Amino acid sequence: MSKTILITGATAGIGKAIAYQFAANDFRVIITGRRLDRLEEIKADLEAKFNADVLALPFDIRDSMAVNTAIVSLPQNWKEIDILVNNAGLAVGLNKIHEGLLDDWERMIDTNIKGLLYITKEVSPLMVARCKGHIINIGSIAGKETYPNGNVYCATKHAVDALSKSMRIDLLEYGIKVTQIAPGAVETEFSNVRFKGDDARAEKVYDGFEPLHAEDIADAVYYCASLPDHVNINDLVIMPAAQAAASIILRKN
Ligand code: NDP
Ligand code: 8X3
Repeated sequence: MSKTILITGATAGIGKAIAYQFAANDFRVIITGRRLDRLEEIKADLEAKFNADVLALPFDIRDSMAVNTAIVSLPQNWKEIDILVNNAGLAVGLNKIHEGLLDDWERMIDTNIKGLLYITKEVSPLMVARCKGHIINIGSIAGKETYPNGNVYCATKHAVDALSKSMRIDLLEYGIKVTQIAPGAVETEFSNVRFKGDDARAEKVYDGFEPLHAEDIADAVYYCASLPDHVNINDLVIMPAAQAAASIILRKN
């Protein structure tokens, strides 16, 4: 039987590109996110393009009960999840620490840290029971360094960095691989979300250089997932060639 991958945050950007990459390579794909219309559209497209087996699971990853219900009620033949990609996440706002908004901070912490934990808590026992699996966490360059006004977003991605290392230790004896992929700037809906729909400001983030594309990260995820059993990529930092550090970008304008 084909392998099964569950991708959180597959309605846009990196998660969506990962869904296409794995569906094109004969994986059974579980796509998740809050926007049901997008999940249905992507499912129909993957089925049409690749004849893929796709399950769409709408839930808000911040809601631990919803996450639990979604995984517990998976049909038995979808519970053998080979790969979990913890991708759902966001930045909200870009303010100095003393000007930060509590609501922004809570959205980031609840999604990027607590949400990642909720889904891992549901899926990892299924992997442990089979002594098999691979968890791929999408961290960020913001989890390796900090940059002006990045404060809480950077803290959440530093948490993903720490959790990736911890999961790798805890799951070692069960034969479960844990990989972190930490990208620099990728042009997705990320900045539109960060700037709360100010699309002109979001566009400026990628002005004058070629950022990474969501497909570049999907390729890296597929590479990590395709290695022989005895090989694991622990941690992979991927940057645009024009970006040397989080806030050092060579722009042509
Ligand atoms: P997008 O905004 O394009 O996609 C984010 C995805 O996360 C969407 O599918 C969204 O689905 C989902 N998501 C957000 N909040 C929730 C929630 N509460 N419940 C369920 N799903 C949620 O951004 P990216 O693709 O760029 O981001 C993906 C990951 O990559 C994030 O973890 C981000 O931090 C990380 N990253 C991004 C970089 C970049 O420059 N773009 C660089 C480094 C890391 P929906 O809204 O339908 O719920
Ligand atoms: C997203 C990229 O610019 O916030 O993780 O570091 S950035």
